[in-house]
Amino acid sequence: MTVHNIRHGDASDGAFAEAVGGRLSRVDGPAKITGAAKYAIEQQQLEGLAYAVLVGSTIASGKVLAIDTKAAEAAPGVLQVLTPDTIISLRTAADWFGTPPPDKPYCPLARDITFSGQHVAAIVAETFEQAVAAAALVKVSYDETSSIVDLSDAKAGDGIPIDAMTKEWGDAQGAFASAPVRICAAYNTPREYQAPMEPHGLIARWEGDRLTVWEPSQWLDGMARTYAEWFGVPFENVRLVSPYIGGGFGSKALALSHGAVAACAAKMLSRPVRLVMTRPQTFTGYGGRAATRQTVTIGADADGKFQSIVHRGVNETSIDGMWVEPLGSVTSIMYATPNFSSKQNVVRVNSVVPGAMRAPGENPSAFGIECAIDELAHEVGIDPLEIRLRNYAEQDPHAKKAWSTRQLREAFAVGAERFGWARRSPEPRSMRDGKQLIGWGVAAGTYPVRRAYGEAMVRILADGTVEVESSSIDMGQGTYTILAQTAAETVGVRADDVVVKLGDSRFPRAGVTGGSRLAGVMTGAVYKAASSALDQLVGLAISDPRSPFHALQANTLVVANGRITSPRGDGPDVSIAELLKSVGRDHIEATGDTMPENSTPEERYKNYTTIAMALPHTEGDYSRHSWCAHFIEVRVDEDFGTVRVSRVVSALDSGRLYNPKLAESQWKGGIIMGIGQALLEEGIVDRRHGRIVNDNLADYLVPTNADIPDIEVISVGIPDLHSSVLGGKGVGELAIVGVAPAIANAVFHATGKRVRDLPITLEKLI
Ligand code: MCN
Ligand code: MOS
Repeated sequence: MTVHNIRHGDASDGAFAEAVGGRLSRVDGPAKITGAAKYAIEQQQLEGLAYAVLVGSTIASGKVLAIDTKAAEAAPGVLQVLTPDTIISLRTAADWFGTPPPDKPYCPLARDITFSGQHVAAIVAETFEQAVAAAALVKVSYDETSSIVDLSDAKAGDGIPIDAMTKEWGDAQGAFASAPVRICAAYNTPREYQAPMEPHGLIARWEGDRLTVWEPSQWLDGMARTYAEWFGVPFENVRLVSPYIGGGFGSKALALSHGAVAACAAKMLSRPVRLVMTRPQTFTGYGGRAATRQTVTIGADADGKFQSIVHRGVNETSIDGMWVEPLGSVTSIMYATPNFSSKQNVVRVNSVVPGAMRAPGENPSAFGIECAIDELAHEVGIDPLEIRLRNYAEQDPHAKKAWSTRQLREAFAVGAERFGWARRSPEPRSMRDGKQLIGWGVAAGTYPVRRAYGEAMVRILADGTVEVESSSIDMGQGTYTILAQTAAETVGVRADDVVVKLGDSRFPRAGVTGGSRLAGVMTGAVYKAASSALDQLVGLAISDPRSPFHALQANTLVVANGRITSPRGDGPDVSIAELLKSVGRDHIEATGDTMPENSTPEERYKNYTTIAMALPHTEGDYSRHSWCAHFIEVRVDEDFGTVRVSRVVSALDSGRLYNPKLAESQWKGGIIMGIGQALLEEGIVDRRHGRIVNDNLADYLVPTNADIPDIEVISVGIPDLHSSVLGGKGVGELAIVGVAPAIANAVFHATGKRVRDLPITLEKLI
């Protein structure tokens, strides 16, 4: 028997707010606002807690010759000074994909320096202040060698080709050579940083060979695996706890070297150790978005129809790590073209290995192609919206598969209508308000639907309330809320009566919260678990001789608002609590997962602790993506060259929304981050020693309220059951994609000046 309580329609406010699709407010909101929500490093009640502080290298390249720790050792409260010579040896852990690591020791403190800020030593003391004071007494001497501080240092031809990124069809070079209209331009994006409010940090505690780590985490099971592999203990011996996270944006998915240092210190001292990065250390503890350079070449006919795209991209990576920021990801799918070639290189620079930052790949990729198509529109004298429609891709041009759903035409139409695009005067510099030049720009964005498997536990308690458990996380996206809605609707209770527990690796497992996949994965898993809990409940109510429904001989029952009735309403009407009492049960529990049936324990482990089993977005017959169109107005001061974004209308297709209020908030967050990227954000490197100069939130500029106008977001999605169990596509990263090019295009329309280098600062407009 399977009972279905879930609707696939759309719900909004009022009575439907608690169901999937309703605008329920964040269930974790009150705990956060009142301070009741405890973040990882707030577990201060731990007895014997010691404090660790990191010492970072002051050169970008060279060797540590000696570390003089005498003064630090003698400083008050110091318990331990860790250097590469004194720290215990670890094993190398596998990567994201679970690739077996080389059998060599791993030391989280460096002797060979490949970037500025690399951890070289750590102090552990009785108090944080004592550790900070002692860390300042550590003297490190270096043999400094010359470094490649960023992409501008790299010589042409320095790049390493990443053949797996090559995408080609037709004869792109030939078609370009014979195209009547040709444009070719180079676009650059700088190093950018996630800059979450909560810095990286953790508390590590050993009890025998069992390790507990309180650490903000986008991936408890993956990080637990890494810790287990480092220390050579069974996976089950490591527990990660991360109930709340003050933002991650990609930077908190992996266990990092500072975590290893803290866990080593805790083991060596047999005391719990807390280590929190300073804000500057967060700029080198994990890499931000890699700087990129790309050349986009478009050959078109006189009507602006593409004949060829030739695309070359390069991103920076570190000296001994590898990060590829796939620049061809949007270029290869956004528009139809008969001939295409995209290739990518990486260049090694003396930086921490760059990492995932909201829409890695798609974000800079869209900056290239969405500016280039605007340049082509200007060249051929066609409206920038019209040229996008002329080149609309009716299927995935690269995978040659049908789109699962693509409401991009609708996004263009609805966005243009709400923005008033038809009133745009085509000539650059032709719209103004006094000294303010007004520019209107458009750009599209997309993000693939990444799919994976998840599991969850749903428990119906004696009092009729429902508990959900999952090792997945909520870093602000709304996981607590949408899973409460899913369990509430599926079981048939009010969302108020559901308690969702996340962020503990003891709970049923979940893969990484990255690539905007968690909502689709976990609503599916909770739906499964809750359905089977409901089946058990109804089964008991029908068949248990003690149940008030037993005599009814019904074959199904209705559960709604926490009460059980018969479909015809002719039987008893009892609460879930009363039913459980009458049949003598104190709870019902069900675990559900979306893994293929008969999956082995090894496959399950691999699925949750690596990304090896994630499903490609082009698996089977369809190509699955979210889509959006941004319409943006900027005002550029004619005298000063200052750019302000004054209006944003974005129409977005993320399929069915599990909670429109939260999805809108995610989209707006992405757009705001995109405004920061377009106008403010840039990691500036000191060319002498490779230090990030603006490694703090006073100098690394992110937008504040005063920088942000009214933002209107409109959902144009329709349920997409090829993408997820409940029909949603990804939300979290989509909206940042395309914002920067829409702003660059608007700035061109306002000023006639094309800025191809982010951020668009006033000196570039002169
Ligand atoms: N949602 C929805 N309908 C859908 C899909 C999602 O209503 N069809 C809503 C839900 O509220 C859900 C949220 O959007 O909780 C995000 O869902 P999803 O797109 O699946 O993304 P994830 O849950 O996997 O979150 C990760 C994603 C990524 S990869 C980055 S980077 C990012 C982002 O989310 N970092 C964030 N959003 C962030 N938001 C905050 N506040 N902080 C971060 O660090
Ligand atoms: Mo998001 S950058 O995939 O964590």
